Amino acid sequence: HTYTVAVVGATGAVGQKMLETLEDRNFPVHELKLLSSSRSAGTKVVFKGQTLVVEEAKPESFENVDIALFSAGGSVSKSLAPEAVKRGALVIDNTSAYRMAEHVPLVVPEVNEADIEHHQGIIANPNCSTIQMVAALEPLRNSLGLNRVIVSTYQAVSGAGNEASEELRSQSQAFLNGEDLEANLLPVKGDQNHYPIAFNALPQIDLFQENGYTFEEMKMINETRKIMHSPELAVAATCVRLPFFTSHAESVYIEVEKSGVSVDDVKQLLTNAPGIVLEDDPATQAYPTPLSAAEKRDVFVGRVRKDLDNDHGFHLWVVSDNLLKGAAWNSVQIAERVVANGWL
Ligand code: 11C
Repeated sequence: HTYTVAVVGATGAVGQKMLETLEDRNFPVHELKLLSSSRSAGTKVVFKGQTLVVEEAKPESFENVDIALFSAGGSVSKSLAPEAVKRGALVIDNTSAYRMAEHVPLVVPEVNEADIEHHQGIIANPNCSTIQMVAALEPLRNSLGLNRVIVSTYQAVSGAGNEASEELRSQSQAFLNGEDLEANLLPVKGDQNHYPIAFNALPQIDLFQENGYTFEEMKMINETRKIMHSPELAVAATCVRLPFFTSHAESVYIEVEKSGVSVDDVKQLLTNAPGIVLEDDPATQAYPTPLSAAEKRDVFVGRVRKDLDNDHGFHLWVVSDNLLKGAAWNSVQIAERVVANGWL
């Protein structure tokens, strides 16, 4: 069986990776429809050696589409995802538009694949920094129980799109030329002030919420609880943007329920977990970095340590390509699970 697949936001940072991933995974595509805003319509894109022209996304674009992968911003998903569903398409939405909606499964296949079955036309793909963290924590939660998570992130600029990557590139050049840095986009397009990202660190990703946390931090908190089916789980997050292009890194502190757990127990669970690669050996300086994880689909974990004061506490370093497992690969993986299980 082959499928008509639409990619909405085909020219964006994630959309480009969706096409690469569909091709790399040899997803059974019968016809591919590339859609975008009117601004990017007309752009030519190559898929499996064929040149395709990107069309403006309209409600009618979804006639005869089986699977629609959305990654063109929340407002596009809000207006067009229901139109796609109305026309019989299954939507896998990579924006935050529907993630917390009660009847929308929010899925990381390694954690809660079974939730997919109950979809009503839309399946949400979580935020990139959430995905890699829950993928690493699930095998530990499953065997050891989990009471608390405190995470600090080190996030790549590509999470804020191609424009943000461009801003890092031009500011870096200006800095090295001894010129003034021009900041027009980061930390977030919609806020009043913009600060340079080159040779800097910005402790703001997305807009501030009333409680003083940013939206990115609240996504990590709320989405983690939903994906893990743990509404009571204690989660705190601090999200920081750093000047590199690809992969998010995270320092994660957890407290497990079980007593007397060793570092080797934790490492063994991670070694056996799907989608996780343990890279952890202080003797040979083995640990993942944003550069080493880039362009790979796995979630890499290193620096596993037991807390020195709390018998239940462990520290981990979790790194993954934010555009792959954090976005395009997780979406295509959901599509693969849908097809394999007959959940279309
Ligand atoms: C970032 N995590 O790195 C964000 C991008 O909710 O899908 C992903 C936004 C989202 O800026």
